[in-house]
Amino acid sequence: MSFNLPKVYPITDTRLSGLSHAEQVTRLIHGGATLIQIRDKYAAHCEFYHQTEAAFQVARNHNAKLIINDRVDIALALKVDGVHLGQSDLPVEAARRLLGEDAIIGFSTHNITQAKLAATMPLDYIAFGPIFQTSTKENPDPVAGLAALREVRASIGSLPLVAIGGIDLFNAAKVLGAGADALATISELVAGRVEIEENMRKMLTLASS
Ligand code: TZP
Ligand code: MG
Repeated sequence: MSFNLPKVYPITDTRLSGLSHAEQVTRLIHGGATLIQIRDKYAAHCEFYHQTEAAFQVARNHNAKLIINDRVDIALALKVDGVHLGQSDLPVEAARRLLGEDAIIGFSTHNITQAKLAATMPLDYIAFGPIFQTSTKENPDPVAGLAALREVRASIGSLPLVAIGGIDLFNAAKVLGAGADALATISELVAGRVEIEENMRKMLTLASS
């Protein structure tokens, strides 16, 4: 269960980008992404399976890792690198049993209580947010802010911490300064379909400086 968490962790969105998951993965990888999450709340399961299969092929060809949001069954069927689970998805322990020790499993938390509990689970990283206001997620939890992120950082030991929600080029440094190991970003990276590669490169440069 050890893996290299990059500083920038992009997540795909077909509605915001107007592009298939595979095309977004291609552009993100060209911009330097090494770990990408495929997220789709609207596609039919069958459609999501096929799109993930195509995206995984691209990721494999470039030695990038692919994580699927929510869908342990698709992760299992395609043997992708891991899953990202939310509070109401399959329990982390069950996903770990199904996917095995080598799978990357991440888990979303939205407050300090959830984050502390998550730190006891068989996880590879904890995601925390929304740090700032976001219009990408439907019915998001309340904005948690940087102070809460600092508190989570101090409470979860050395477990990798991914911050999410409203992160952009302007606030990224503050989020890393508050203790996040990685920035998970959707709209700032994929919303402008022609600039995905450039957005990714800019965010990575900023996060690595
Ligand atoms: N979970 C918490 S906020 C969020 C998710 C999936 C959406 C993040 O999207 P954006 O566009 O980076 O704010
Ligand atoms: Mg979920």
